[in-house]
Amino acid sequence: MLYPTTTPTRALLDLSGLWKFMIDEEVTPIDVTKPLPTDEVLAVPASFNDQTASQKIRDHSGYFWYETNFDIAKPLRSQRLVLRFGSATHEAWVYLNGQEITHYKGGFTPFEVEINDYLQASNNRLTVKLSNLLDYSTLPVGHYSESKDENGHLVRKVDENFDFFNYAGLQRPVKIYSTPQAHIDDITVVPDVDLAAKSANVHTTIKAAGDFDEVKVTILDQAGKEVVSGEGTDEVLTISNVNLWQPLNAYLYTAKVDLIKNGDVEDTYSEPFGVRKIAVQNGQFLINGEPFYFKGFGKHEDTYVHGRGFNEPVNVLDINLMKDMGANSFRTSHYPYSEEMMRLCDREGIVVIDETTAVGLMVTFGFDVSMLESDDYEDDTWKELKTAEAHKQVIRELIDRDKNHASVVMWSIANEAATFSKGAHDYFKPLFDEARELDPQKRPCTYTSIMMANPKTDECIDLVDVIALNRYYGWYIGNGDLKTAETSTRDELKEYQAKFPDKPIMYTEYGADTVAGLHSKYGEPFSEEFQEDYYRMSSKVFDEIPNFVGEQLWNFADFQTKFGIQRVQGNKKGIFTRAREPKMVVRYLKDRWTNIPNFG
Ligand code: GCB
Repeated sequence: MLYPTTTPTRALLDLSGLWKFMIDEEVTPIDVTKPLPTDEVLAVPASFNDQTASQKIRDHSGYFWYETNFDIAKPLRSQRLVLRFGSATHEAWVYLNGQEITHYKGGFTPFEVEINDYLQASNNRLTVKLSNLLDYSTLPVGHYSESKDENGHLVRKVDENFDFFNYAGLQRPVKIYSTPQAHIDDITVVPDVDLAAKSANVHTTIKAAGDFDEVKVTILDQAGKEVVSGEGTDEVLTISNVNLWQPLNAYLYTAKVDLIKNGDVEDTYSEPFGVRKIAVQNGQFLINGEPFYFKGFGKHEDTYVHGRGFNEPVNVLDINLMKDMGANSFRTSHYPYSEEMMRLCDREGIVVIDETTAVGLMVTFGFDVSMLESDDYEDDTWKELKTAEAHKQVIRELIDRDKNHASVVMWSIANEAATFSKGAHDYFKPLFDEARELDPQKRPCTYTSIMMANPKTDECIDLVDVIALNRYYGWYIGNGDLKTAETSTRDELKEYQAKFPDKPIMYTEYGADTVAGLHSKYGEPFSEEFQEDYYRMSSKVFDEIPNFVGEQLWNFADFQTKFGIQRVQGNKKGIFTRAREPKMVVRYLKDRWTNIPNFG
C-alpha cells in the first residue's frame, strides 16, 4: 500500500477537521441511513479521549461513532477514488451514504477502500463506527469483562494488560486520493550495496492494475537528477558512486515509477528510498559495514489533548531534541507509529527499531525469577492467549507498510512477552519465520525481553538476531539500591555475553520514575538526582561489555497510563516531561552521547 501523496496524476483530499462524535450507549440501535443523532464534534486526527470535559467519554470502553460530510469535485469523479485511514483504533466499520463499505480490525496500520460505487453527486456522508475493546485475542492484549449498571445496562470494561492509556479513535489522517483507472498499487525497493565498489543494485518490484503497456522506473538523486532508468515490473538498476543513507546523515534517492499507455504517462508515483546495508555479525550490529551503537529511546505517541493522535509539530520537536542530545535512534514502542513519522526518520537519518502491537502477552505477572528457573515452570499465557492470528496480521501489515524505509533497521516482534514460559517457542517460531520470509530487505528481528526472561529462563533467545533487554535493576528490583543494581546489571550482561558470544546485546528499556522538579540531597528515588545517578550507574556497566551495541532508555517523555498506585497521572520515567521540558539528567546524557561516536 502506497503512502497517499499528490503526483502529476493523483489528487489528494484531506478529511481532517471537525467530525460529529458520539459514544454508543448500546440502548437504541444507530440507523446508519440517517445522520448521526448528535451535535457533539471532535477533531480528527486525534484520540477522542482528552477532547471533552466528560469523564464518561474519556473512560468509555465499547463502541463510538464519527461522521463527516464531503464533496468530490466533478473533474475527479471519473478517477478511481480511494478512501484511506492512516489508522482506526482498534476496530472500524465504515459506511458511506448509509452502506457498509469496509470493516477493519487492528488499530495502528492503514487500510483503504475504493468508493466510486457508493458516491453521490454531492454531500456524501461518511460514518465510522469504532471499538476500543481489547481482549485475549487482540493486540495489544486487554482483560475484557462485562457487568450491569444500576439500570441493568451492559457495562463493558477493558483493563489494559500494558502500561499506556488505551487511547482510541481516528488517530491518524483520513484521506481520499485519486488514481487513474490504470494505476500503480505498490512499489518495493531493495538496495543491495557493494560497499567496496561503492555501488548498489536496486531491485524494484512494481504492482500495477488496469490497462497499460509498460512500466518505467527512473532513479533520481537527491537533487532530482536522473541516475539510471529501466523498464519492467521487476528490475535491477545499478547506481554507481552511490551516496549511502547513514545514521544522522541521510541521503534519499527517489524511485519514480511511470505507468505508460500508448506513449502517455497514465499514472506516476515517486517513492523515496535510502541505500544502506544492515548486518549482524560477530556480536556487532553493522550499518554500512561499520559497528553501529544505538543511543536513544523507547517512545510513545502521546501528547496533551491529542492523546495518541498524530501530532506532527511534536514529532519534529522530538527528533530535534534527540539530535541535540547526540541520540541516533528509537524504538516504536509498543505499536507501529504514523507513516509521517517513519518518513521523517528517513529524512533525518534517525535509526528505528520498528515494533508490532504485540504487548501484554503475559497473563501472570511477578518478578519472582527463582520459580521460573525450575525445569517444569509453566504459566497459562500460551494456553489462554489467542493472539497468533492478530500477531501474524500485524507483522504482515507492518512489513508491508514499512518495507522500504531506510530508517527501519530491525523488527521488534513483541515487547515483554512470557518468553520464559513453556509454549513460548512454539508460539514465536512461526512468527519470526513469517517476518523473515516477508521482509524483502531481510532485516534482523528481535523481541524486547522482560526481567523474568534471563539467560537461564528465556526459551526463545535462539530466535533473535539481537538480544534486547528491558531491565529495571534499582527501580522495580531493589528500588533505590544502586550498588546492588550495578552488580546485578553487570552479572547478567556478562552471563548473556558468555552464553551467546555471537549475539549483540542492547538495552531497549531502563529507567526510573522521576517527578520533574523533585530534588533530594540524599538522591532518593523519584528525585531528579536519583534519575541521574541511575543512568550514570547503568552507563558505567554498559561500557564494560564488549558485545553491547546500544542503550535505548525508558522513556523519552512522561506519558499517560491507566490509574495505578505506581502511576501519578501517568508514567514519569521520561527524561523529558510530557510537555517536552528537560529533566536534569538530559545534560548528563547529552554529554555522554555526544562523546560516544555512532560507529566504533
Ligand atoms: C516495561 C514496559 C513499558 C512500561 C515500563 C515501566 O517493561 O515495556 O511499557 O512502561 O516497563 O515503566 O514500567
